[in-house]
Amino acid sequence: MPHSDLQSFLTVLEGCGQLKRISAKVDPILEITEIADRVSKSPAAGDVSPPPTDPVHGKMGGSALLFENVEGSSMPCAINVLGSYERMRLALGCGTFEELADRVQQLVKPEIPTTLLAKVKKLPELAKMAGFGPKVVRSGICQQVVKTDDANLMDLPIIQCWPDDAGRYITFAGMYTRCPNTGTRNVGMYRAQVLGPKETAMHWHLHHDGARHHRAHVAKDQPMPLAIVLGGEPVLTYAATCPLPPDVSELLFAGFLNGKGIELVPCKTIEMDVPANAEIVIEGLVHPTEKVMEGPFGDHTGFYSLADMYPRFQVTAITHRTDPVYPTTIVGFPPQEDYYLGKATERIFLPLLKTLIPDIIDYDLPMFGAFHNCVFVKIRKEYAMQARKVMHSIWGAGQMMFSKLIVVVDEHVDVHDEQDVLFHVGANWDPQRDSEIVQGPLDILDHASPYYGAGSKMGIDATRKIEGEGVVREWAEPIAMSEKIKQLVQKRWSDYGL
Ligand SMILES: [Mn+2]
Repeated sequence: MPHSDLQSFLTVLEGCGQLKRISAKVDPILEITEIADRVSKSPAAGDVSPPPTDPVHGKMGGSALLFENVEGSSMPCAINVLGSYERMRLALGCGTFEELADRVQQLVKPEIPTTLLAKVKKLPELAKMAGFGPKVVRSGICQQVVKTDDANLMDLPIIQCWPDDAGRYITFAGMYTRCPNTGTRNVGMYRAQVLGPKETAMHWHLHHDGARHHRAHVAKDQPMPLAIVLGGEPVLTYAATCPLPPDVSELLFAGFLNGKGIELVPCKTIEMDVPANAEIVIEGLVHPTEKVMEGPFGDHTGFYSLADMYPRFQVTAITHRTDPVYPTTIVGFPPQEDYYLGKATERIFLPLLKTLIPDIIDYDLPMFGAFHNCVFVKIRKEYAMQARKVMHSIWGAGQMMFSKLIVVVDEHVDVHDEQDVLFHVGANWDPQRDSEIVQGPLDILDHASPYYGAGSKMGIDATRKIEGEGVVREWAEPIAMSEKIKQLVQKRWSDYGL
């Protein structure tokens, strides 16, 4: 079921009509983006069964693309590899995301911790016991070719995504770092802007674990070893994007998804272990104090994020397999590849979210909300102001705190159907009485917030109002046909000749 490396996964995709090879010569500057953008917004290739939770975009995502002839590089470039429900499921080796969610919950269940954080923090222990921890091995395909003095980022088919981007960006890599105090490993998916043959800017948000590790190195005035890992087991790519709490190992989570521990090899020039089955590894050091201008970059919000000062990364080696494939992705106006990564997380984390906020029956992060701008939540309402309680719980739950708009609906509403949700907003919402406006932290990519990473958020209570919620007159009943008549018409349907 699990796939051992990127190329064997591409072979599987090709076998089920989910990969297209492009032999025409293409420019890594903008041309690949325009092609991938069109494909990712087109109907999905191959046989797809859309998930009931997302019937519209469940049928989208085109195919994975393998550009075999990229100008200026001898390496092929893969894009949109995880860019559909079907490919995401194949990468994670599961029939449905819900099936995987059950596995995560079963892993966590025997323990009694009460918070989501405590539950997820149990993952490492439990996963290690089950033999999912990473194992260091002697050699790996990722080091079949080792380049140090002659290492050159320009050998890679690194793309420029959008016209106003500051340059070429590595976008689909795991950034491997370690905490200098505890030795804890972290893998995060951050972008790196190429500044020269051996130099990049390192972008991360201040709450990212990679940034935290860098601050710890800054405090010691030491350069931070960092490995940029491209390819490897496809579960690694997903794990790097997962909203795991700090110090919960992405490698362990990847091992759990993979069904066995990820094999690692020691780097050639820095103290770091990297996946043995990776395509390409860029080793180097992040300067403790020196900063460079990074950005602008066309981001997953659908807007350019602004240029700012970020640490400088100096390449010490590039290692790769004999014939590597360079994976990349683009982000921008949705849906893009990241939408499907996000949807996998939405489903896989639902049982864990429910353990923290038991009122929640289901939730949906609608595509237009670009992850943080909107959440639809369905509850079984049992007492007055319960929707408010749920809103505040969400604003207190990990990265869900960034949710700018939370809409709470009753249990009969389909949270995966925008029309159904917005119908009930229109019908059940008194703007003054049923809106909750609060202040707090926001995604730093939110360009509308008055402050950097902070501003206001709103909750809309679109549930049926009950006593204790400011209703001073009778609440209207929804229209519905009686069951008796429905059954009668059903039985007689053929008589009508319709
Ligand atoms: Mn982490």
